[in-house]
Amino acid sequence: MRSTDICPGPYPDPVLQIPRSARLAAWGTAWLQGRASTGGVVRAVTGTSALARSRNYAEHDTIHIEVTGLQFQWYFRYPGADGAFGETKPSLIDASVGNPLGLDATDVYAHDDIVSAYAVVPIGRTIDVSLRAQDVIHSFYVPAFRIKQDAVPGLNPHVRFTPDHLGSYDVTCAELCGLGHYRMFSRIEVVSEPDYYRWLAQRAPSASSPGGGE
Ligand SMILES: [Cu+2]
Repeated sequence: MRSTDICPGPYPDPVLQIPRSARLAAWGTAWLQGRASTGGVVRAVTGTSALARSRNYAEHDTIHIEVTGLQFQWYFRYPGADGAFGETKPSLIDASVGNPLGLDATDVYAHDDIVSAYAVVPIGRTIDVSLRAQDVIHSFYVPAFRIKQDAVPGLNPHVRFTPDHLGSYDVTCAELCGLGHYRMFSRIEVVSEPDYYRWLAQRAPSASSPGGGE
């Protein structure tokens, strides 16, 4: 599933005004295309407020982040200035040398990838999260955003959200993934767009150190 489960909360949301039949048809089209273009169609979670909303945005507005779960940590990868994620190889995975995702330094798209143990995102932009798991099943859970999606080895589900409040939000693992499950914790910092690009510039790795460390 590539839609986010986000409560509309107190905000007006045009998606909810679309007839149910039309929403189902749109969902079916998106499913067949393998794309998350129906933002907000699936809303199984109820509540009183949400700090992010799923929305339809043009692709050029979307920020792509790859999130990898492993025992017992989340890693967030940004594609860098070239806009493309570099190749990763399991044989290159070695957190002790600053390469927890196995980035292949010989790949032309890998040199500017940024890897972080926490996420920074700009307010008001659609964030597309590409989920991966390195070992067992984890579950990417951001309670304040009403987002919970399994990260499964061999699969690559996506979730999207649009943060509309500045702040720092907890990221946990909602899957009992092992003895260290309790400490599988991170955060998403929602900042202004200038602060976001400033952070990216500070984290941009040199050509000799792909990934930028933590
Ligand atoms: Cu986990």
